[in-house]
Amino acid sequence: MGYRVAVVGATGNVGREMLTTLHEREFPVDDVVALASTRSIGSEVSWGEDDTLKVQALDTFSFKGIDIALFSPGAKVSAVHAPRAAAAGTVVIDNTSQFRMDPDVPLVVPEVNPKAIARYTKRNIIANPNCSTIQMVVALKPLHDIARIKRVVVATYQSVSGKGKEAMDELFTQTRAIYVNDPIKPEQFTKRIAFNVIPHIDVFMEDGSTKEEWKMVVETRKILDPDIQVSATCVRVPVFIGHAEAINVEFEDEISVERARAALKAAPGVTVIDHRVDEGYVTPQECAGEDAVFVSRIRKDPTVKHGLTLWVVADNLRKGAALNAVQIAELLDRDYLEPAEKKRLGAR
Ligand code: 11C
Repeated sequence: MGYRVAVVGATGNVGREMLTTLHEREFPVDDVVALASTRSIGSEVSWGEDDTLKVQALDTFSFKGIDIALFSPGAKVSAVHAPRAAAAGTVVIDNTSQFRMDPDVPLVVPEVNPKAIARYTKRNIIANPNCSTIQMVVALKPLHDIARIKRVVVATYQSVSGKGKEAMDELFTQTRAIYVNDPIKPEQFTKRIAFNVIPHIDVFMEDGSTKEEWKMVVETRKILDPDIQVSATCVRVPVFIGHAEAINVEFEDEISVERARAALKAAPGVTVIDHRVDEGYVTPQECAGEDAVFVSRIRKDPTVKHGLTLWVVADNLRKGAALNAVQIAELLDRDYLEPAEKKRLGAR
């Protein structure tokens, strides 16, 4: 007995990963619908190892009878269709930036603020945070609990898959072009991404930061604690999957490396790999396809009274997007929703 679930943006990097994750984690699904823009109608996406789903048009789809919809179609599309689905009675879990800062929309990372989900009834929408925020707050939460974080300075090393399939193709094509001496014309990125790093993700804001950096600031405060100061520099690197972050954390209270390591080891969703020898840390290449947020290079930051420095890596398509969304659906199932059929039988 399961739910009727829709995945919106099903042909994109995250949409496909959402379908894979729902299937892998055996989310109780009776019926699953793959939706995308009209240009994808009729194409097929995988559902488990053996099945495929025919993609249907989002524009004309009626959400009536759909219990849960996982959205990852781009903010402008979510702005139109998420409220339409919510009005039809569907609980929307939206992976775009469209609703994240709406006070009536909970912004949820299940390991960090699971109780916030209860407010979803205000708009029938739950927002999934930005990938770079998710992995950071999963690592910060157990440390905040024991020594209260005052300030975070983070530099990200973000893979091209965060920008979509075309961006992954651009990294591949440019890398090849350099070897065979073909001309290079950046299209997805503002500068050449192959053999380069670009300190620019999303649009520029008035204060000189980028929107990706702004998201890390405001989302961290909304999810973890409104008093935490965050300074972020977000950088695109020529890696296909997996975001890395170098994080300096300043605390109110004393915290030793040993206590931090023990708290991180005990924290849900975190894997500590920190051996202080060659290969004793995790890189994006090793985290692709994994669920955990990996923490390595835990050490004192001696430039402040109570400080630590960390290296945090996660699969941006999985924990940074699809897995977090499916974990929210699992919380809904555990604490808030019942499949229509179960409700019907229970009412007898
Ligand atoms: C990137 N973090 O790596 C972005 C992708 O607000 O959901 C996700 C953008 C968002 O380009």
